Amino acid sequence: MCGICGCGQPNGSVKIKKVTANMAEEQNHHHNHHQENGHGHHSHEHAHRHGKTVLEIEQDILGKNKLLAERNRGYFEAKNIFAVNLVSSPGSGKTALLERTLIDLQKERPCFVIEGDQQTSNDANRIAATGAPAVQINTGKGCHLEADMVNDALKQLQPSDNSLLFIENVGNLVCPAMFDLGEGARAVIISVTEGEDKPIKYPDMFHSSQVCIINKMDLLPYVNFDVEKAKEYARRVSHITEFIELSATTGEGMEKWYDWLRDAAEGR
Ligand SMILES: Nc1nc2c(ncn2[C@@H]2O[C@H](COP(=O)(O)OP(=O)(O)OP(=O)(O)O)[C@@H](O)[C@H]2O)c(=O)[nH]1
Ligand SMILES: [Mg+2]
Repeated sequence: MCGICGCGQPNGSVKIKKVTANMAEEQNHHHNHHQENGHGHHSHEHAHRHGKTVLEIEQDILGKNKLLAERNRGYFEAKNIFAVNLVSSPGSGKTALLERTLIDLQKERPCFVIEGDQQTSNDANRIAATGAPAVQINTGKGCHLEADMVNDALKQLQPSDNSLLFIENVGNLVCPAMFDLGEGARAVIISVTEGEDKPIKYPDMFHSSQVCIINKMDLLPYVNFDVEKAKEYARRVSHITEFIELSATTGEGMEKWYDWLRDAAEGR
């Protein structure tokens, strides 16, 4: 797990805030010079102080997370909300994909967004500009979202029945794989600028996802990226059968993603 980066600590530094379109504008005129300074200890120090091994602490954290994830899942089921957890390395285009998706799908059904980043409300501001209600979670030192953060965010967001909920995880292909958020599906995004070997380098993330989006297809002519090879690598480490090639910038291929979302939301 990610004991080294400190994200196994109690979530004292996590901040959750609702972002509206007005705030988005205001923030754009504001530069935030304050980098948060964590005071946490590495979790192995933590472990020794409490007489527990790192492994025991990891099991505690993941076990507790799993319970809270099931609570979220029950909430989604009761309200018929289809929740998608978007995971990728930083910059693969999660927010860009969401911006276009929200513009196109909000007419069909209500959409809500939970944004996860270590710092800033940049992504929630981008989302709020589309008119979709958005809540930003800042994880501080944490490198992934956890089920209790999503639970807290849901209380602020109050997504309506029969809606789509998009959860943009922290850009990271490692730790978010281990944390169930109670989502109905996990979508892993790779972009053609990252190299086709990501699935075999970060197999857990692909193993735990149901659909794989290959983004930035508009850049394919300019980069060395073998799409078929990327899919073959992903199949090697996962059960993913659905690959969606698209460009969040040009909009090419987005219909297939929308069809997938519609089917998945209907449980097909
Ligand atoms: N050419 C091209 N650029 C894209 C595409 N999708 C996203 N980008 C660009 O890639 C950069 C990163 O996109 P984001 O949407 O911020 O990526 P992200 O995954 O949300 O990044 P983090 O939230 O930081 O993890 C931006 O400059 C986007 O404009 C695409 O399909 N084609
Ligand atoms: Mg983003």
